[in-house]
Amino acid sequence: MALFPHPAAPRGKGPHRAVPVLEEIRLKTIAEFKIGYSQFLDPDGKPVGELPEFARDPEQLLRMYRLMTETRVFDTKAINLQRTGKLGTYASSLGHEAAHVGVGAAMREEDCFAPMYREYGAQFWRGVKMSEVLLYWGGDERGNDFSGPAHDFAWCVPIATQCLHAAGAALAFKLRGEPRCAVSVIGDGGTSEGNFYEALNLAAVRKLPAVFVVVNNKWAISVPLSIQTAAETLAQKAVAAGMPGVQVDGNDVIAVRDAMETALARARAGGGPTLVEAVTYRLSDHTTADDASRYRDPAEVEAARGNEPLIRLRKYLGTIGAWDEDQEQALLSQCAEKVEAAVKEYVETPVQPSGAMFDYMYATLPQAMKEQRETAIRYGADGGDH
Ligand SMILES: Cc1ncc(C[n+]2csc(CCOP(=O)(O)OP(=O)(O)O)c2C)c(N)n1
Ligand SMILES: [Mg+2]
Repeated sequence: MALFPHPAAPRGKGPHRAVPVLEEIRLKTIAEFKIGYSQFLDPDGKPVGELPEFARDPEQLLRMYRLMTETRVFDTKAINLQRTGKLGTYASSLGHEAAHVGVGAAMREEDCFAPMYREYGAQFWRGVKMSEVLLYWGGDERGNDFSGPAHDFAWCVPIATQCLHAAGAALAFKLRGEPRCAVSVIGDGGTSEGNFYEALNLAAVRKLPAVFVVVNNKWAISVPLSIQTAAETLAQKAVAAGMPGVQVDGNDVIAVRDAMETALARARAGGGPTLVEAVTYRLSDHTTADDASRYRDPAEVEAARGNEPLIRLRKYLGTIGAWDEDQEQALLSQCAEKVEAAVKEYVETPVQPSGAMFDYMYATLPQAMKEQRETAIRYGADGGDH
């Protein structure tokens, strides 16, 4: 039997029976949804409308621009370190700087961040040290023990689980009556995971103080967005959970920060969670273990390069007389110095003892692992360099 029989449809059986399509059925509309899109600076750095209040203060914009540049200089160095054998693997944030810094800039220190694995811009804003990022990707657990926001979650490679961690933290904040919010970041690919939907559902039904950021960089390793989902936007995935979803230009740091500030204010006031989709582009390989030239059209990457986030903010700052070429050169050399100092700190950190890989998972180590730990210590390369 057809699920929605059309009153006028023939009732015949067999392969030639007319199959009603949904549009033919007399249904009344019981709910309607719209997804909004926000952008303040176009790719040429021209304002497309009135800027939000924080963006009328050049100091605020400069602070974000400096950190976006710093993150990029760090990124280039980290890739070189991996290429020369000083890091195990590294996930580049090239092109994501506005999405990440915009998230960090909107959060308060006491909020809790649940990242995936490439949100350095947000983490640097929150006080994570560059040397800690290097330690992590160099295989040293101590990189996860942030000297800055110790209450933030560690990097999270199991895709989408960080959304559940954020929902859990938000539930704790709500139960304790603390005016704090939890923010998680996930990629476009991650939104196909069950854990993502489960976290959204819980957060919405319990009205939790959480913001779910989707950084849509158009690729999930070699899987393009076009075969990841049939949905027109990723923001609309919020609708099924019963929370607002908004899409922003993820290469426009003003748009990202503005949407995040609105979502966080709503969450803090008890209004519940929001999903913010930041549309950007992954300009680099997925990680240093990947070679995107095997599956991506170079013309697509080239086109995206012209749309990257630093250009437009630099142009805008130049237009309002807040930035010039001398300042740019001075900033680049300051960033290089800062990154070199972080690299020095990293390479000079004594390697952790070989047994450390067993030390942080169990309260009481199972017997089999005790034996492995002893073997690791006996044959380990303690005292070697990175
Ligand atoms: C549960 C789980 N499944 C698969 C993987 C392997 N994996 C690592 S990154 C990735 C793609 C993620 O793409 P996306 O969510 O778009 O984030 P992006 O890396 O593009 O920022 C996959 C499938 C994993 N880490 N965890
Ligand atoms: Mg992606």
